[in-house]
Order: sequence, then C-alpha cells, then structure tokens
Amino acid sequence: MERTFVMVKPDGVQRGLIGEIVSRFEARGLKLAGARLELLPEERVIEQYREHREKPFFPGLAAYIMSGPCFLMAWEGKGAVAVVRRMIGATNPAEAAPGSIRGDFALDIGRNVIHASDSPESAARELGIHFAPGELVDYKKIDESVIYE
Ligand code: IDP
Ligand code: MG
Repeated sequence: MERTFVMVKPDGVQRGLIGEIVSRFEARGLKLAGARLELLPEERVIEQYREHREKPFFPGLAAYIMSGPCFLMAWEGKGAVAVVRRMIGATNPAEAAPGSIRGDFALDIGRNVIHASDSPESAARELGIHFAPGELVDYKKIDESVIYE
C-alpha cells in the first residue's frame, strides 16, 4: 500500500469543493489516513514547492497558497500516488481531461484547485512536511476485502 499527500488549495476550499473532492477519492476506494484544514505558514509552502523556488511564477504561487485555508489529506491505497495524479489531471486545467478534478472544476493554471504528490519519494517528503509522526491513522477499512483481489 502507498500513501500520497493531497491538498485542496484555497480556491477549492472557498468554492466549496472539499466534499466533492473527498467523495471522489472515497468512491475510488482509497482510504483516508489523515486530514486537516489549515492556513499554511510560509516556511512550509516554500518547503513543499522548493523545486519551483526560482521560477517566475513562485511568488504568485506562494501568495495563492497562503491566501486562505488549504485542506490537507493523506490518502492510502494500491498505487495511490499515480492513481491520485491521474484523478487530479494535468497541471494546466485547460489541458486536463474531463472527468479529472482539474478538468471538471478549473480553467486557469494559477487556480487549479488541488495538489497531489507526483512520485512516491515526493509523497513521503510532503507527508513529512505537513503531518507529524503518529498523526496519520493506521486502521482496517471493512470494504478492503471487496476492493482488492
Ligand atoms: P502540479 O501541481 O501538477 O504538480 P507543478 O508543475 O509541480 O504542477 O507546479 C506546481 C503548481 O504551481 C501548480 O499546480 C500551479 O498551481 C503552479 N504553477 C505551475 N506552473 C505555473 C504557471 O506557469 N503559472 C502559474 N502557476 C503555475
Ligand atoms: Mg508538482
């Protein structure tokens, strides 16, 4: 089983999309291991987006992410990192497939509603930035026997 870090960005929170987004991951069969609504401090935004620190869009990105609360989640399941990336869709919502979260709910690359880790390595790193050890919950979900072979 794999865990991935997923975050509804401030535009998604303000637009009332938390429930819709959580529902999609639940319906897919993924298991919620932790969640928190939070106004992110600048240090953690810089840490999360450190690969983009020198890019021209970084100041705007950081201001957007800190413009309101984000909804932070850890989702668990078989191949969760890649599965969730496909569910959120392409970075630029104009190119995101219909049926994906960005393809259904966004239009602008600078307001693309959701973040998800892009590899198992970044998932481990990002979960470590936002969740304390022990904050994520290990439990058995009763539908596992019908979701997995
Ligand atoms: P990802 O979120 O699909 O992993 P990344 O390339 O890692 O995409 O970029 C991180 C975030 O930075 C994007 O989700 C988007 O919010 C923002 N971003 C990326 N490229 C641009 C851009 O060209 N203009 C404005 N914002 C951008
Ligand atoms: Mg990324």
